[in-house]
Amino acid sequence: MEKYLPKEIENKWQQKWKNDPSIYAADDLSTNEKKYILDMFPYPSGDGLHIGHVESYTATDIISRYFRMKGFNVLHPQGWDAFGLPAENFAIKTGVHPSETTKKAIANFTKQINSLGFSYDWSREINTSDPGYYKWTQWIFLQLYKNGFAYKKKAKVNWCPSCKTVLANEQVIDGKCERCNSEVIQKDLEQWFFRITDFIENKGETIGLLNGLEKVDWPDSTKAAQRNWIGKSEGTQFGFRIKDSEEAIEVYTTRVDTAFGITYVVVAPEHPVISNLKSKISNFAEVEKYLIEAQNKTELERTELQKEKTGVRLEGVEVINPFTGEAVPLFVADYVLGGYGTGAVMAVPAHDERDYAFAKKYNLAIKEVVSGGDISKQAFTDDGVLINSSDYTGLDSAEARQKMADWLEKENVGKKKVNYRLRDWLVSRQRYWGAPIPIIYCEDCGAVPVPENDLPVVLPTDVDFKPTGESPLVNSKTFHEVNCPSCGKKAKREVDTMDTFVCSSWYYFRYADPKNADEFAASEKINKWLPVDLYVGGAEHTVLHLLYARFFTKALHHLGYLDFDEPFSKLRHQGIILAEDGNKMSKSKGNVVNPDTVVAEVGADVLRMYEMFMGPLEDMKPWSTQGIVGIVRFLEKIWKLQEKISDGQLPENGKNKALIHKTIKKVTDNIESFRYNTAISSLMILVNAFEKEKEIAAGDFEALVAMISPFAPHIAEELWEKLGHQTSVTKAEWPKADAELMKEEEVEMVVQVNGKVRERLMIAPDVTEDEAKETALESEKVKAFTQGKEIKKIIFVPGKLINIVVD
Ligand code: ANZ
Ligand code: ZN
Repeated sequence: MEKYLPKEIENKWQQKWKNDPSIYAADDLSTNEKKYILDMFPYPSGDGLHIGHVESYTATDIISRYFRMKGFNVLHPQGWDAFGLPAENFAIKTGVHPSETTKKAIANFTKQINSLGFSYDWSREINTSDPGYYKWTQWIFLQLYKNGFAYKKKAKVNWCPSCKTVLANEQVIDGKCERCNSEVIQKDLEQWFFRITDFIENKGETIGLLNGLEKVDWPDSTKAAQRNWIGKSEGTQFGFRIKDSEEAIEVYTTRVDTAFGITYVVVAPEHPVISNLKSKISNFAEVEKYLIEAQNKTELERTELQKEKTGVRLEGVEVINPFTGEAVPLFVADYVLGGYGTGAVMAVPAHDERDYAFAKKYNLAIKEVVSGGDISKQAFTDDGVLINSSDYTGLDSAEARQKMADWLEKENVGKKKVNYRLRDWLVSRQRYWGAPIPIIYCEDCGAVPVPENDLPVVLPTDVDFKPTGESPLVNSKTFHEVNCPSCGKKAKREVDTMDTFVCSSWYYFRYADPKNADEFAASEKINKWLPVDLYVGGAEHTVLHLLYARFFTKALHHLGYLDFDEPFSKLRHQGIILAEDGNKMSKSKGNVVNPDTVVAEVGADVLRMYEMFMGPLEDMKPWSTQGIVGIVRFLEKIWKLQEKISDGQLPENGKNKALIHKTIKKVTDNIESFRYNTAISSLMILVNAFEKEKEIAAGDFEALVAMISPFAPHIAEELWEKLGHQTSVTKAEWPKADAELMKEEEVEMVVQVNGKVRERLMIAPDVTEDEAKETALESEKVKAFTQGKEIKKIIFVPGKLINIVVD
């Protein structure tokens, strides 16, 4: 028999699949039940596909192939998240246009993906940098704008000095730029925002970003991360009247129960009350100096618990605690943020850590009002029973919060209030390689949307890439020769481009109708294919992409374009694959495993199967060369089994029937529940059993080949063909497990005691002597002759007889 030669087999089948693209095509017209299986589309970087892509793409490929064999109409597309900074940065260095770089990278990715045998419907390929695509990114921007969900405002925004662009809050990780790790600073700039905060709670018929999490099958950790990012906080807002003035300062607190412990109030440096009170503040020069210092700090520097708290008292100003009527000092301190709550807090050093640190430093009173801690040592921040709190003394914290908020409401000085950490999404970028924002500025008419007929606003090519802090589009001549769509006067285009996360917030709709020139996708097609049944990608997208995509879905649902309001019914993350040394793979460490090398050495089927066998998909796991060798052997064993295929004379209920059906059941269940590693283990057990046989029934071998085909499609196709099939194994039916056949066949065992037949028992044909002895001795009939006697000897004829010899 010829050897297993993966290279040849894989080339042959990849060619065949390419020549017959219909084989993996999703059918818009079929009435079969649909499954939409989606990968997070890659950014086509110059580095090419990495081993982590292979992991998640194999996982979705397996389930796509499995569902096709089960008769589902499967949509499994792939495309390119093609805009973005790396191509632009490369252009800055080399002068090569980002479109060139991107084109090359896509060609390379495509080649790599095809070399792995993934069953994508390439007729639906999309590319976010293609004007035919970003026309619709711009169109969606306009719908959001026209409906008040996109707006421009001057605000303090995150600015990366190295990328020379603004960043969304989600792109600032621990105070640093998500891309380049530079310290992010704050700048006052006029920028475009999307009103994502409008969709936190339900909006009309549209389920909100918080409640929607209840109805999707996502990892709990991802749901928790989204909830956390949204940061819903239920508290109380109320006013402190400024002494000798009509003005009041509103504070927001989640601990109104501690109000009798307030010993001062703090406003953020950004708070407008500071300049309003200028004439009253006797140390205004000192205050002003502090405000300037605070301006240059990052939000992280300001709020970190460990960082020393700083602040300045506003001398000459006092505010009145409405609960006690007591006047307390007012401070400005940068640990209070201008952008959260009301930008002012009531300070309770006894029960808040930051206030405690601040009070210690500035020698302010610490007044205990909740019992249970030792405030001479540290703040007691838990709930407890109130003390020193007038009528509220003796209540527990929760009850006190309720009663005290009611009182504020009755007195008309405050109310219960919900706050969120989530801010509107800043979407404009001062960069080149992105979708232009379709707005025109006219001296007379202001910001005018580009008429939909004029879309796309094509990205000009006559630009200088050097980042200057202004969008490179500023320097394009062709881009600006534009008239106001509304009055016809000479006008200027918006020069900022959109955050690439805008492009990736809706791409999964486009796959439903990728070539549509009149709509972002026809509604009957979107509503046929979506929501996505299974979405697989890295856990690093738990907030950014996944939150933005949900927002887009909700906004478009609200505007009547979609029937559904959650885009991804089920979500799973692949775990990180570490290098063989247990470290993260990194170029600098030189421990990166390149999929191309592995495919060249052992073939795509081995790489696919190995990555699925490494462990549970979502686990972090190290690469192992030894593990690869095991899978090579496994596929070689399967290949060799061909020699044992009988000419069909084997009895219908051959020896392995029960094992085969049990395996079918296990593999089926495991694929559906995403436990590919255990599915492969079951297949290995079956293969080992087959190996021990002289002959295997052709039907039994077929079942095996069908089951391995989602994991190792090339070898499966080859074996399937050798079994005499004219059509692809893709078109084969998934084997069905027969519950009857799963039962082990039983045979009769004669039980003798001292040579006389005393019992006949049904047992599995392959029971061991010990098992047979145990079963026999448990029988009442046998016991009657063996009880109290010593067993001298046992004679065992497997599958037939056991003779127990006693005194
Ligand atoms: C008084 C108090 C007493 C507080 C106490 C806590 C414990 P979350 O849950 O995140 O909403 N806070 C309010 N606005 C702030 C701002 N702009 N910058 C910094 N801190 C601010 O947190 C709400 C709590 O964070 C509020 O409750 C307030 O401190 C603080 F024993 O008010 B608390
Ligand atoms: Zn105009």
